Amino acid sequence: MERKKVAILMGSDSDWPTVKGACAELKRLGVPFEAHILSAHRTPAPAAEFAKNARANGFGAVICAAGMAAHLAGAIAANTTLPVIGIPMKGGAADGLDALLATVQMPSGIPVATVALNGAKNAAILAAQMLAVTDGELAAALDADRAAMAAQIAAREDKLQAELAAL
Ligand code: RP5
Repeated sequence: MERKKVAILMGSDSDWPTVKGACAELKRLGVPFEAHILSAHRTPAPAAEFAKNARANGFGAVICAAGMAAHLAGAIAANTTLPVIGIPMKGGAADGLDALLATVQMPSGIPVATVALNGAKNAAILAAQMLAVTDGELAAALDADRAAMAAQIAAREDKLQAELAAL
């Protein structure tokens, strides 16, 4: 079974330094992806067109990063029933509170799964988890990551206990 692609859309190239983290994570996990600059307000027609064709074009999930009014994720979600993950970008009013609310507060009926401000890595992992619902190999890779994380925490705990004992 061919693995579905993840689309990573950003409202501006100014989002790229953060969005790059999502691309790196998907690459590490072996998930194919495309990244594009598409804006809900500067390029509304191409953005809607991309969303409408995304499923037919082999995508299984869409990640949208946008700052300020941050309606990219909602605008994309309005045009596809693929799962859409929003990354609200820091900056703007109260360093991203505007984008956070614009992304997370979707009206009922059109969901956007919202990660933390600048949460590019989690957006990538969540997209991979979505694809892993029907992809056992990817699920195994995600399980291995969880095991590695747990081992890392266990090692830190051992170090902490050793330092406590030496006080
Ligand atoms: C949003 O406006 C973009 O996603 C970006 O986060 C923000 C600012 O865009 P630029 O003015 O830097 O292009 O649409």
